[in-house]
Amino acid sequence: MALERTLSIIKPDAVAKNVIGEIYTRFEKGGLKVVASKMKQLSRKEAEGFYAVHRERPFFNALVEFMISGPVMIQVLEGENAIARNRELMGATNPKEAAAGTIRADFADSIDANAVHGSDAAETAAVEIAYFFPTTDVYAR
Ligand code: RTP
Ligand code: MG
Repeated sequence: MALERTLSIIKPDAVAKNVIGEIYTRFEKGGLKVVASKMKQLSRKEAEGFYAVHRERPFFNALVEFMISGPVMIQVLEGENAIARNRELMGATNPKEAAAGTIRADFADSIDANAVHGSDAAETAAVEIAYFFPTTDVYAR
């Protein structure tokens, strides 16, 4: 077991549905601690930079449009195997395939409006955390 940090984003659809608190409860009951947090309206440039790995994919423009359609809630989660644990709590990318009781099964509407983002590996987690938070804004607790 390893103590890890991962970047999580509550996407515009879930912020608009007023379920930030319910999603934070999933993290907390799932063994993850919020160690940094902010609400932010992403600019197009910030969203494009964040999802740069997907830039050649057919869904890239729709993904960026969606991510700037309203404010998002961005947090760093810490815990044992936090990266995999968070993705377990999130469920599959397509909510139709997400296991019962996962965040996407309960709060996502479609593969585009799918409620949450979570880093997928240690390297991407480090890059994504640094993209949004200076180290002084992440709190060991
Ligand atoms: P995320 O990065 O948002 O946590 O989601 P993920 O790892 O589960 O999925 P990823 O493959 O990284 O894709 C990023 C986001 O792009 C949208 N997507 N649309 N239409 C499609 O086939 C498709 N595939 C991916 C999703 O909103 C996904 O969360
Ligand atoms: Mg991803």
